[in-house]
Amino acid sequence: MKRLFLAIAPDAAQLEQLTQLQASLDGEGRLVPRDNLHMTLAFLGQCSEAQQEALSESLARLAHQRRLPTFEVTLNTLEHWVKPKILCLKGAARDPGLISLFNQCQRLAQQLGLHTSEHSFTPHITLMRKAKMLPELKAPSLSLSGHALHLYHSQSSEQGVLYKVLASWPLTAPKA
Ligand code: 2AM
Repeated sequence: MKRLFLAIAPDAAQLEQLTQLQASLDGEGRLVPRDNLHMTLAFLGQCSEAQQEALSESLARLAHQRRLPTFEVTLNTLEHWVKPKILCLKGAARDPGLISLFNQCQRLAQQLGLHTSEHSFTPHITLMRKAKMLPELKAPSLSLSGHALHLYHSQSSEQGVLYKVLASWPLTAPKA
């Protein structure tokens, strides 16, 4: 069994903005390492080999049919989420492409009997874990564009948790 999730990766320029923002966060907590920064679309939990294969086949088919849309989202609000104890940069899902992609990921998870989100979708990138408070600081505005969907394996290692990309599928611009 592997702990898997579907997510979008920031590009190099966005990672730079995110690490600069992280550097200005003070207070207690653990910064998410640069290589682990991502925007989750579906946390799937523990998956069998068969579930992973079925998921990959479905996503490959959807990608081939050009049904996984590209999207834009602006993340511009810094928030402290008390229950999961995280600090994140969040935005709102307004782009129909992003909403469709989220819904498709959740639907696949449900069809395969995997974990599905118990909350409505708030696009966000977690910057700090074990966070106790919200620093007083103006958040930058980060424009994220999604061009690929990645399947990540969350692995525990001696250096902490490591997110490894197992597979990626291209997103397709909607026809004008
Ligand atoms: P996050 O998206 O708020 O940072 C891998 O664990 C990713 O899946 C994390 O980024 C995590 O939170 C997200 N995730 C969503 N729901 C989760 C859950 N119930 N348990 C663990 N991680 C979850």
